[in-house]
Amino acid sequence: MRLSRFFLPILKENPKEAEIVSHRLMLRAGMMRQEAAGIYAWLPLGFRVLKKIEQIVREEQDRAGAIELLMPTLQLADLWRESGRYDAYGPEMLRISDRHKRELLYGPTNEEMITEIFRAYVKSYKNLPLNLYHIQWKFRDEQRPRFGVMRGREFLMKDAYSFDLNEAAARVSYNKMFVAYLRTFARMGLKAIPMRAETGPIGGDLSHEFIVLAETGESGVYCNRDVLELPVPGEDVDYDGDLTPVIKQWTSLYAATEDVHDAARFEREVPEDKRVHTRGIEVGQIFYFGTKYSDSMKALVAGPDGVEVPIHGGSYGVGVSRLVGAIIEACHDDAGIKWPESVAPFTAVILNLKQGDEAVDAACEKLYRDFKAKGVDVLYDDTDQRAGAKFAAADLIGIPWQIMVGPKGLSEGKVEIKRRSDGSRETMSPADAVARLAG
Ligand code: 5CA
Repeated sequence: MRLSRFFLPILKENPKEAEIVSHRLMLRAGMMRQEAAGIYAWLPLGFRVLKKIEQIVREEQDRAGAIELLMPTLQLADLWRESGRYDAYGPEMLRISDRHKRELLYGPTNEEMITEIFRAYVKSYKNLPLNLYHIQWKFRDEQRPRFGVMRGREFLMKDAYSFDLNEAAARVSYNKMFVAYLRTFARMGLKAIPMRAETGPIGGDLSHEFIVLAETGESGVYCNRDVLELPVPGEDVDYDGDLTPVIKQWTSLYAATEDVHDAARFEREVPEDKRVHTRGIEVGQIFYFGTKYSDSMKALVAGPDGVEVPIHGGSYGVGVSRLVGAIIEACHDDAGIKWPESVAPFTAVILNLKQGDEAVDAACEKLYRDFKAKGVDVLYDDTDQRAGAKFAAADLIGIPWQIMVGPKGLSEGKVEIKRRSDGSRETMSPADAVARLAG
């Protein structure tokens, strides 16, 4: 992509309305634009990151055996009357009526709809276990939308729903999602710690929130420092095998949100020098709620003995759009964003330090072609800005590798590569630069 033809509306000034660094940087880097309180348009740079995050979430859901579908954003109110949540959900639910005065709502979550789909088709335990997920926009009319995409009203969520014959089987499904979440967040360069949590309006009695530690987070948390060092399973993890050793390892060290925090237990179990009390960002939450929806909505399957029983369910959410902000909170410096490569909008940016100089232009064009030929996702800053402005923009938007091409280096056949994450620099030939990033 040539920057001269891209749409990257970078802001020079710090937007006053942004209270936290990720919100500020997303606005300054031209990633998104607020259209109404808590409602955002995703501009091209932000949209690229959102898609990368979504794809990692998808790959790890698929790996764990969940199956993707897509449900609509609008749902019938009557469906929610069946579970009793239409009235219970309160003012956070955006209620709409159509031209026939039929009552609808913009879905804040999909337990009811997926249960309706399930019960229409699945009648036997032989079709279990089943885990269905989608990645779809949600709406919650939050009292206080703030911090940009972190607490929006419209936001993108991955939500998965598991169906099992009994509690033991449902716990196996829960454990698969638990492990899939460990992998998902680790692939994005995040340390997300599973913590015991309140179940809130989703219901049930078993839940974990996945929390990225950050001072600006909205959740207060308590944990044992050692939990920060636990290993995350590799991609060869066997989802059909016994996952309980992994779960045990991750749940035996104390880690809880403040809503369920048990001070006496914390002090008993965690040595003083290991006690962490801080804040964090909730990037995902998983729930086991048993027969809460299958009872009220009559989602029954015949067991091996032919007797019909309500299925045991769980639901599993990832805040896909919130993750964009959470990753920036975890990966930035004073100059801007430092994207982990796995979610970066581009892998590399070529900075033409003397636009209009024949030799420099030619070298940049060749590099640009060679990177593209090797499949490297590259942005080429071919604008008329002076070098200093190009450096600043590249640091701000956080592309992992900057390739600086100027007359001085070129006279010796060299370009300079800067790694955004640690600022380290190396000089090499353009061919070596291509080989380095294509590897
Ligand atoms: N049905 C369940 C699981 S599928 C559910 O709705 N869970 S949730 O309420 O915990 O939401 C799942 C994830 O969505 C949260 O962990 C959080 O990362 C994200 N999320 C929730 N509310 C917002 C919001 N207002 N803005 C951005 N992300 C949000």
